[in-house]
Amino acid sequence: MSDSPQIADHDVIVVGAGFAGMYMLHRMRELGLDARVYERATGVGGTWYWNRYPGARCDVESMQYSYQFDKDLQQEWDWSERYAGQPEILTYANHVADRFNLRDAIQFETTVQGVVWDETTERWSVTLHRVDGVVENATAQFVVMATGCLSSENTPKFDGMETFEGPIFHTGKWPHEGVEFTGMRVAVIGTGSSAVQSIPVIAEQCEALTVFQRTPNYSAPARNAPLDSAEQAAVKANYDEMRAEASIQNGAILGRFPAALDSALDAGPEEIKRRLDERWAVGGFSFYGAFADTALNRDANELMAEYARAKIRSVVDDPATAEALTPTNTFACKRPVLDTGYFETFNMPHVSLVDVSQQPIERFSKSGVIVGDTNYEVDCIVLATGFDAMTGTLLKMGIVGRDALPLGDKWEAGPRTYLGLGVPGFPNLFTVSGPGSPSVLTNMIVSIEQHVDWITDCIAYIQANGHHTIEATEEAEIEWVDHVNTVADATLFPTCNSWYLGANIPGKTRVFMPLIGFPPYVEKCDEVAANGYEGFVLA
Ligand code: NA7
Repeated sequence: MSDSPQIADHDVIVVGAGFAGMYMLHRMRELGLDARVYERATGVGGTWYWNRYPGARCDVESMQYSYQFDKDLQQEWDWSERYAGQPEILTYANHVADRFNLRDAIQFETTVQGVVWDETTERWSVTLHRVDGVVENATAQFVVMATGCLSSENTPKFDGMETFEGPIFHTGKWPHEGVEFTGMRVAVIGTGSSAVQSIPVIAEQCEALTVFQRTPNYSAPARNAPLDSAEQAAVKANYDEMRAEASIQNGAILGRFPAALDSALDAGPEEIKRRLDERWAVGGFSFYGAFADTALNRDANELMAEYARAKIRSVVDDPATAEALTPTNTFACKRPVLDTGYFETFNMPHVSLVDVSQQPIERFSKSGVIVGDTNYEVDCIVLATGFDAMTGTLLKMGIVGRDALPLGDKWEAGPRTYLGLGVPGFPNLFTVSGPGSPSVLTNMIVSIEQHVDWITDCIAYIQANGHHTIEATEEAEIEWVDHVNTVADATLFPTCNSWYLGANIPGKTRVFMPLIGFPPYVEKCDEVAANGYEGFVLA
């Protein structure tokens, strides 16, 4: 327990004021509970507060990447583009905070460092580090981790980093004042979504751009465009139907084409080409779902991969660069990417690619990045190196459960949860979109609302039935982890070095963290609740 001054005792402490934390607060208030949110940033928005890099944009379409809990909000808010850019999403998050009067229950600039279960009081003791250096302590009956899946940036420790004389930026922690690239020689390290989005925009501004690529990525065109007001009105006229339809899709996203049910192996070459051309032309994630067995069958996967590879070769002029940009790994095994002119950028005379797959970056010098014998001289470095996904933030927070067991010890061999919502030994602690739930394989806002609603119903049930604690059982956890693995092992997802597996972080245990498939998951959560929270002990 902390010796810091006790500032308050709450019913519920929510960590994080992104989309999950804000909605959680709203629902707790509806229940009449005293809920408090602690947030390390100066404002709301979570992911969209931090990821301000040039070109940052959601790749789920705006009409779906928004809350659905409030019909008026849904009707009144207008989106300007097919895919909203980061500034617009952040404006939306701020609008929600104001509209539902959330700010007075959010303490900003406060990092949670210590969440300890007190066996005697059966409450959580939470240590709060304020930005002004003051350390406080608060307690709560329930703690909800609304900390996001991609909120701990991964900054690889390159030798000589401190000797580099120019600025180093991370896409996931971008300066609020922006970065002026005019006249600069820029290095971008990484070729995931953040790099694919930012590279074309940075290239337009800078004098020279060198991209350091460890693994080439498949990407389909986003085809972003201003959102036509007639299209927006048409969606709003049938919003509920559209949301219901989206919720029964595997990723809780309604594509521009119906989800394919057939195998690529049963379609002839002409049909494959026709379907892929059509989806490529329209843009968006539908391309990835053109056939039902892309993630299940190697041969079907290879047909998709070959189509995407041919597109790269047809766009990139220099054969050696095209070859280096062409992936050979399983198609869509890493997080699928959408782009706007990414491959075309490599035809610009001032943009070059350095393949670091065989020969890694050796170190940073005071003037650049060293690979082999070459010092690539640059004025600034952009790390688009991703996140310690799904577990990074939770494990940094000093969560200690029953019998003084740190969460880090409990998860030494990888994260273990029941439903991605609860962990045995950590009573009254909920994770929103935690490992073991569909989370990052879905439209995150849909998953967030489903989790927050489930947690809200659960807390209401505990209170209505005179219970004080809820805790997942070991048996339920074992069965659930087994289920998550079985589902993943039936697919090609575990066959490449993705952050879904923790493979991007040196030393992180490789476990496929998200559960594949949203609709059966929702069904299971509903069933658990209907059966009096089966798999949990209520006391
Ligand atoms: P990602 O998708 O994890 O991409 C990170 C990139 O950085 C990826 O290309 C990595 O290569 C590369 N990387 C990481 N460490 C290194 C080192 N040490 N050397 C060279 N290259 C490195 O993160 P993003 O921010 O792009 O996207 C995260 C999610 O945000 C995205 O999936 C969407 O959900 C939104 P690797 O592939 O590991 O070889």
